[in-house]
Amino acid sequence: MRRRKENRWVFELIKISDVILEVVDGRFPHLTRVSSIEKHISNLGCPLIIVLNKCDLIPREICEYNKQILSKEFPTVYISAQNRLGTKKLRQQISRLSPKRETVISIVGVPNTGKSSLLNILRGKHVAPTGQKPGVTRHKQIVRISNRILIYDSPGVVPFDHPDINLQAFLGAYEISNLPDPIDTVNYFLDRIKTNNFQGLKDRYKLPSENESNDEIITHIARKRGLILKGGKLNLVEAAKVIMREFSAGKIPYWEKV
Ligand SMILES: Nc1nc2c(ncn2[C@@H]2O[C@H](COP(=O)(O)OP(=O)(O)OP(=O)(O)O)[C@@H](O)[C@H]2O)c(=O)[nH]1
Ligand SMILES: [Mg+2]
Repeated sequence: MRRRKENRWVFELIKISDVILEVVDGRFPHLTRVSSIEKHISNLGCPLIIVLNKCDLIPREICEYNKQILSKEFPTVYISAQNRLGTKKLRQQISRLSPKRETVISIVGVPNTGKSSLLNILRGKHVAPTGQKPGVTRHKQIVRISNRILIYDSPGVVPFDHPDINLQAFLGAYEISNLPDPIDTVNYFLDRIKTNNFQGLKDRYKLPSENESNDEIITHIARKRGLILKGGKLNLVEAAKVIMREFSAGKIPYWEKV
């Protein structure tokens, strides 16, 4: 229910904004865009900037490539809110799209993409709470970042086009400790990373070979991390959660081209 309310807030914010920043996870921009909101914004004729965040986790050429492709649809910039990189170009885009004296900006996007982190670096001060769990921001918050710019931060929107819990967890939009079946989720993740950047996973957990099954990988990690249940059996469920948490925190290299 809370999600529906959050989504309604986003539509209210869009109505009063001069520019919208859609913050997406630069590791998989196409999966963290919210097409329904983009369409709504376009129909209102409101300028939208796609902000590819977390670019510290991705090779620069991938950021450039994704930016070029997405720029065909909307002005796009890539940043790292964590490393405070890319904000100059973002500010230039904002000024270009809204030369008004007083500009109201809203930051929208799915949970955990770094919306509040972006607000904090634009403000130059920690004014909005941030955190690795999705759903940190629960209420909209307005902050003045300069004498001509006001910015609204907003709670993450869970897109209706991603009802799959495994995909939401993969995108960082579903709280790992609430997963109904962590083993199923980690299998989904491992299948995905095997076709993408398996080397990153292999290096992170020092996996002995490239041909291990998902079960062998989970077992290897449980053993390595000393995750053992009371009777001495390996705690594979906890290992699955560890993998998903570390992935969400950017500790396992992964990216996709749009
Ligand atoms: N590596 C990396 N991590 C980032 C970056 N920006 C944000 N994060 C991390 O991503 C997590 C989510 O950041 P938030 O700013 O809370 O994200 P949000 O979109 O406001 O999340 P909700 O309020 O839950 O929707 C935190 O653990 C941040 O430290 C970045 O540029 N690089
Ligand atoms: Mg937030």
